[in-house]
Amino acid sequence: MDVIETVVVAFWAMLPAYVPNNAAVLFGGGRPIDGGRTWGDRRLLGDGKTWRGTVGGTATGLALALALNAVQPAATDVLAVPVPEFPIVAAVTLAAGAMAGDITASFIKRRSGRDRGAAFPGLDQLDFVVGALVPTAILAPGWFGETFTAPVLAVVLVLTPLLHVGTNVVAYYLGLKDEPW
Ligand code: CTP
Ligand code: K
Ligand code: MG
Repeated sequence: MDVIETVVVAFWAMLPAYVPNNAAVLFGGGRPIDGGRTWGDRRLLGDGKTWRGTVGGTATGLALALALNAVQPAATDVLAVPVPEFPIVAAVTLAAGAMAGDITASFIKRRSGRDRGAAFPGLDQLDFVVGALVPTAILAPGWFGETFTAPVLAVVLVLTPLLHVGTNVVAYYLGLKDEPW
């Protein structure tokens, strides 16, 4: 695969993990997951992690994976790149894992004294990547190995922070997000 093909495969394979965080912003609101509970003098997770956002974000990622599967043969033809089909297990681990990674990051942020919305460079851009890929590698190892080759993984690690920063700046200027990160 050349560089363009590798980028297309990386982007396609990560879409079900990219979309949940952005969808959660649209669904967010209502009861926080931690129910307002604190650990020491800080919230366990904070008001930025809600049931609605988490369920809505995961469902959106899952629906996207199924939609991508429906157009996968056509996309492979049109793009002339063999984009992957998502096994249902991988669709779930990518979407739910991305949300779990983001929630884990909020836990770490609160423990390290950062209030809701505070930036944590590095963690903010990669929490959902690690959250999505680790359970996928464990629960769908065959598919993971075929899809996330070393070059594809390298592209994911470079492309993701760029896309994350870009989409959050756009969401901020659209008034959807309170901070541009
Ligand atoms: N959101 C949600 N549930 C999630 C993730 C996000 O409801 N599991 C919504 C919340 O409205 C949140 C917004 O999406 O405020 C933006 O997400 P994010 O930047 O991850 O949350 P923050 O509010 O910045 O909180 P934190 O500092 O804990 O990341
Ligand atoms: K976040
Ligand atoms: Mg934030």
